[in-house]
Amino acid sequence: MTERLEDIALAMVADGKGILAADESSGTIKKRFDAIKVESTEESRRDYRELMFRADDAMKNHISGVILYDETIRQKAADGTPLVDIIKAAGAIPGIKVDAGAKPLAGFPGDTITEGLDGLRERLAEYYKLGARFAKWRAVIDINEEENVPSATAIDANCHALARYAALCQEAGIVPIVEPEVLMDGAHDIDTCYEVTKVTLLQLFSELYAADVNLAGTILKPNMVIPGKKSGTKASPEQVAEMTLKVFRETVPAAIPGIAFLSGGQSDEEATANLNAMNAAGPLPWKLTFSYGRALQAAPQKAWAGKKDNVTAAQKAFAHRARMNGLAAQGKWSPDLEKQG
Ligand code: 5MM
Repeated sequence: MTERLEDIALAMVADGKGILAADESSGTIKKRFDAIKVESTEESRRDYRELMFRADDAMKNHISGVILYDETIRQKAADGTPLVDIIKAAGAIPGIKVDAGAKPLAGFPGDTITEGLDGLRERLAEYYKLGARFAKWRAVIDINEEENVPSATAIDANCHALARYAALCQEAGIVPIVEPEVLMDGAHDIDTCYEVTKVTLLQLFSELYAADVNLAGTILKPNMVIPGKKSGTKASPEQVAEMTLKVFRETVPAAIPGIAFLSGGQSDEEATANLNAMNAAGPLPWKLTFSYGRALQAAPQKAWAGKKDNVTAAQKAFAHRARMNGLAAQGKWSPDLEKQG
């Protein structure tokens, strides 16, 4: 029997749980491994991801789903067990990144368009057979005010692609995570991030309606509203919570069951503190949780450093961040809990 999209979506944002974004493409995981001086091979990528999926404390208690890359969803653990089965045995849902990456948008220097719609129906059918019950597509919206980036054309084209992707996912019995990421890298202030996020989310939901996407079977993966990294300013968790919740109240329908944030290059603790501040400011119409890549994995990667002897330490580091974020997803985190890690 096919599971209902609505039930899968609710399970993805279950109380105190969030999503592990482990869908780094080969180029991105190489960068992460370069930082810890580990060669990126099919085996080292497998070993690293296997250690996370076998970290029972983290997986069973705090992780609702894992976003995988095409290579990983087909991989077997060292003992021959498919990695997908290890994830399922921990009670988490396997998911898959299906976009083909952000490419320069012709005619609009500085803007990108995420590609990957061609052949997507067939790929989704295969991923379903491989065990995926949700998918992810990331649109990248940069901010560069001097260069008039992002253009309205880039926002429209990316939101249109997100809606076509979401409709195809639902046709295949797969919950779409729609990720319109307004990058945190620029020199812009928090008000500009708010404005660009607002325009993007309004356009996204307009496209989702036009494509007849079932919102109750959809998860939103947005950025938080924060000042750009090059602006030289920092916002407090309370300010981030206020601005981010304001933009969601203005744009995100209550029919969306959950919002699972990306971390976007924030420090581990910042990403946790900001999520916590938002949940502490509830009640809210949607569940708010995490779908972090870097903010969940930076600590285990450092602890692992490619050495078998460090596997347990890496699993503990992962379990700690997963627990901190699981608490933040309920507004129950406080800075003193970090010491327990
Ligand atoms: C884990 O990184 C994901 C894959 O990135 P590439 O396709 O560029 O290799 C990325 O899409 C990620 O899922 C989101 O951006 C959120 O990750 P962060 O690190 O921002 O939480």
